[in-house]
Amino acid sequence: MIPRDHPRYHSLRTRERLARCAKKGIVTLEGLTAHGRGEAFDYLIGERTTDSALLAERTAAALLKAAHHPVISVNGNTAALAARGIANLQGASGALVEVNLFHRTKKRVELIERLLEDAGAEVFSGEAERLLPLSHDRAWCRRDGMFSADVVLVPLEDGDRCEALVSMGKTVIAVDLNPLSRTARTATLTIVDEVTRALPNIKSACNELSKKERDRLIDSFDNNYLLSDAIREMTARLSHALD
Ligand code: PTJ
Repeated sequence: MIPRDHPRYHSLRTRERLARCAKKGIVTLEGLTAHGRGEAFDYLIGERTTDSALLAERTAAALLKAAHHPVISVNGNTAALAARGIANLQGASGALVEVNLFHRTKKRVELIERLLEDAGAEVFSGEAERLLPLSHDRAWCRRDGMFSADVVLVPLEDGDRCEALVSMGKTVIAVDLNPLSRTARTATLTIVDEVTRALPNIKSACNELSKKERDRLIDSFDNNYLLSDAIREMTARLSHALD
């Protein structure tokens, strides 16, 4: 039992939740280590949404709203951390929600789909085929889902699939706390923020943005600036720690 007044209460509760989901088979053991890497970068960025991350989140909302066929790709970690956030964003953006896993088993797909549905999401779960240009199991997706999408939101993605989706001409929006990762560097738009903070911000922006503001954000975003600013924020915090 974690006492509410523990200074790391939120972080410890999140770990507890992920460990519970790992025991059920929703999250993999590898997913737990991926979370640890995310935590480290979140510590560096001050466990808050920076101004540039908020700008990226508003731009993500603009891209999703302007898309013809937007898809939100969900893996085990994202479902465990943010199933409700995914359902709410689906409601605001009209995107399809599709499960796509690195460590893919039929049982895991079903468990994650059920978790998302229990949180209120409508999951696109037709017949999957090996359609993406990848040698591992992230190649599996649905022809009318991710394969035909023009805009794909990929929280906590691996670099290979991000590259494959970009090579297929899709607009790829990544959520990744590591601004140095291959995913962060390959995506069309990178949100350097924690996924449970990012999703509600994207959702709110979906509801708020006027068409004019949407077009302005899409025309003016610069992913190099967003990544450099995240690194500047982290470096500034490290420099302060030395003072
Ligand atoms: O459920 P599966 O089988 O599809 O597997 C999912 C994982 C996460 C294991 C898989 O996609 C993976 O190995 O991912 P990577 O390559 O480790 O990349 C995950 C990235 O997400 C890393 O750069 C982390 O820093 C980042 N990250 C981890 N937790 C969070 C995060 N970014 C935002 N919010 C988080 N909570």
